Amino acid sequence: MSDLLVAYGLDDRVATLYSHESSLLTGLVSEERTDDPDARLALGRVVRVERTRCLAATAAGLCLVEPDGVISRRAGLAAPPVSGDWVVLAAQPGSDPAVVGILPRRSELSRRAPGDRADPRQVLVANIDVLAIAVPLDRPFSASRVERTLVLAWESRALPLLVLTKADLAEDVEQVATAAETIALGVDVIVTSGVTGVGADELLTIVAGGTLAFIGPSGSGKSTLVNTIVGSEVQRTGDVRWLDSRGRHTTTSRDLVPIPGGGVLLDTPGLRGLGLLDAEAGMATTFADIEELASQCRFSDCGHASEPGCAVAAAIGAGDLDRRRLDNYQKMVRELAHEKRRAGQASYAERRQLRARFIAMHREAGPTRLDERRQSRG
Ligand SMILES: Nc1nc2c(ncn2[C@@H]2O[C@H](COP(=O)(O)OP(=O)(O)OP(=O)(O)O)[C@@H](O)[C@H]2O)c(=O)[nH]1
Ligand SMILES: [Mg+2]
Ligand SMILES: [Zn+2]
Repeated sequence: MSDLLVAYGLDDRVATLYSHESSLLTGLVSEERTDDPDARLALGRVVRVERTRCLAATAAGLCLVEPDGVISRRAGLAAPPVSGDWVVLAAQPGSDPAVVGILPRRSELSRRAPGDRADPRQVLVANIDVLAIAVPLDRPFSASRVERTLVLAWESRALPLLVLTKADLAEDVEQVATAAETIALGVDVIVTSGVTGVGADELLTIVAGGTLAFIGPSGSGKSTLVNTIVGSEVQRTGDVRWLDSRGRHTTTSRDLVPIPGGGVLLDTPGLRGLGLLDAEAGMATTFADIEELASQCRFSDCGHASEPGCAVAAAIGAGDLDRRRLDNYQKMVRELAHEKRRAGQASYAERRQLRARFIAMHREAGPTRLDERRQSRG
């Protein structure tokens, strides 16, 4: 396989999967490409996704590919690929290659997209080994936001890592690091600065030839760190509003950036919303302490308010658990329950729609029993 694919993270597992998947796909694609029977299927990694096209690294170089054209749809893609995906490509005469398959993902970061869509799940990036959560030291530390991001990170199956950024701008680095370690159970916390280069070597060691994605608020220095690690200005960076230290959403796409010595970084835009969707596993790992305490409460449905024999309330009373952490946990539990109900309602709405369509279909064939009954009642 080509050097470019290796630079974009190709390993034995992907190569094996590809040979397996592509043989499965050959039948489907050759049917579509009657005018060029010799064109073979190719392997690619999605480097960037735009609205209707995406850029993929292939053995032949970087090329634009069509993620949802006719061939892609006929190949049965349930959803277009995302940055980090390994895809199977088929040549199309006169246009960009089509994506005809997505290899099974070893991890995927998804969230509940803002707004009211029929399918609210939005997959952001795929095949990430380490999910580096940028926590900027130039603004107040938000424990609740970090906890929420950790839930999504654990749920993704990638290994979360807390990266405190802009250390050169802060005086309370040790204090924030301790606060971060306290809430991020079992997660490494590292201190970095894109300006002084502190922590860059440590990050490089952690990448270890795999794929590391940065997520975190706008202006937290994600792109700056990518540039520092790679050693050149590959990613554009933006200034921060002096009034509230918020970023200006400089990065607008999710981009894979190869590191010269091996390994891949994935720079992402600052996320505004971090909605949860089916994140039970992420919750259980992030809040293992609370769930362990809750299992010791006298009542299995304890609300941890004023119930007798509540182990969670006892821990708060003893100073072993932060009330804020419990509140944040319970808020997310409610959010997940709400999403579940919503999903249930959607399927109820679908059932009603189906029923209406069924009745309409039968009406075309003649009056339904319901109509007859209505008529007989007058
Ligand atoms: N002093 C200092 N400034 C930094 C550091 N890292 C980034 N900055 C500055 O902070 C601003 C935002 O940095 P970016 O790297 O663009 O932030 P980002 O997280 O990529 O932001 P979005 O792309 O908007 O999500 C820029 O003006 C950077 O120069 C750092 O370690 N120290
Ligand atoms: Mg950026
Ligand atoms: Zn309780």
